[in-house]
Amino acid sequence: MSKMLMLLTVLVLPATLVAPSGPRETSGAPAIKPDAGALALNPPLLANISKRPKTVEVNLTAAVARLELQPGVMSEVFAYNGHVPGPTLDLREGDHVIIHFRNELPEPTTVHWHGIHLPFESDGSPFHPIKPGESKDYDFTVRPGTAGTYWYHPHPDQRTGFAIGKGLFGAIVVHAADDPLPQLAEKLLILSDNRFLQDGAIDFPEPASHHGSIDEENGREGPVLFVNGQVMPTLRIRSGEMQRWRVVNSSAGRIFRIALPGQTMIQVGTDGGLLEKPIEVKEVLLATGERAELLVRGGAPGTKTALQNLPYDRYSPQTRPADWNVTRDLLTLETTAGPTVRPVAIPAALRKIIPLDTTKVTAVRQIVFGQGIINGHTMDMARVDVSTHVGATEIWEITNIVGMDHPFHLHGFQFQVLDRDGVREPHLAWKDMLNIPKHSSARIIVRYDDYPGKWMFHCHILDHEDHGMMGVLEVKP
Ligand SMILES: [Cu+2]
Repeated sequence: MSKMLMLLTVLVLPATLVAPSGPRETSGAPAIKPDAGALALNPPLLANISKRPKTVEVNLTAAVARLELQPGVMSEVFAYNGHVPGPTLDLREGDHVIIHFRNELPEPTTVHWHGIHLPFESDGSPFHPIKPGESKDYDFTVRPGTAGTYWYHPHPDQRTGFAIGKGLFGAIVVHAADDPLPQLAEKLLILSDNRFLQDGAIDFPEPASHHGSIDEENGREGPVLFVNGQVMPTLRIRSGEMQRWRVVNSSAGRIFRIALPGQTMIQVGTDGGLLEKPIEVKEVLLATGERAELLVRGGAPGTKTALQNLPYDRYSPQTRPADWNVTRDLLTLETTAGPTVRPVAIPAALRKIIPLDTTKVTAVRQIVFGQGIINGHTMDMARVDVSTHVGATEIWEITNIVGMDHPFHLHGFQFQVLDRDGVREPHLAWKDMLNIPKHSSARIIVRYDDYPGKWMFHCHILDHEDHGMMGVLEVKP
């Protein structure tokens, strides 16, 4: 495999087209000129208002807005700085990050920095709601070694699915000081779905209605699929070029299974950044909240292909949607007509990941997913479900005893997957999301390096989370 990958070829791009991958939201820092495909597709970047080195200071406001989400139709949305998706938080390892957040929504909210290792007070969990009209500064330092693709979204008590469905989600990209793939053009692909009424309003049925109960059971899905808030956008690539795609699943319930017909992709990263080695893949399954970094090649000059969402049966038979087995297109990948570009090699080794030491394990936890419950309970913020201390290393055995998938998410700490249904995980990776398919189990290993506090673990199907499929992990000093 590594020999073959050494021969993979990519385009050398001018440095100005590389790392920060979108237009700046406001003036301040010099604008980075993106190429045409990026200009059409990437969300803006949050403008850094700090003049101090290694400091990123941004203003972020959540407010009601009216936006054209579907072509030609206006919808009332909740938006970060007026955008759906919200502007991208563009960071480097070691950055001190200060987010001046203001809640102009008509309801309490929080901002959860999904996957980022940070102090409890800045996690944006339901323990720290921000009332309408109030502000909060989130403050954290990006740990070296955590370069990767993350995202931010609200996490208020019982309202996360509604708030994300209304439009509150955005990406976080953490760049490494020693990135092994610096020469590749980067594209951000934030996948989401939504459902609308005829007048353009986002469809949230009454909970007691038939549709409301289906949403509660399945997790709310919609027939309109978006990439970066756009329906079937076009992304341009040159023949012979290899692009680095950072893909985020920000949907409330939909598990994406993405593929490019006629070509394999090269997976180089997951939730917590790069893998040790590139892996050639035909498709990638992305649970809600999960991320992947993929290398994608341009085809013959002038050709088009579609990034597709393949069917994936995560459902219980009683509420499985009639159209679950339909393949859907997400975006058009258009290879431009110009000549095939000059190649460079992809390194066979991306980084070293040190496996967490199973001989240091201090506790083995059993986490059982029922339908809407964890270990027999719905969430109680006054209860601690798992109590531990800083420095402990634990194995969590997560078992799904019901007939639909439940994607597991742990706040605050990245983990490594040991095995799934007893089959050893083939590749080391840092993860904060793990889909637990129906009637299956997985074992993960986690070390609580620092940051005492109360951390959430939950199903990331947001309707399940909001109805209590969540627990509290207390990490004591
Ligand atoms: Cu669930």
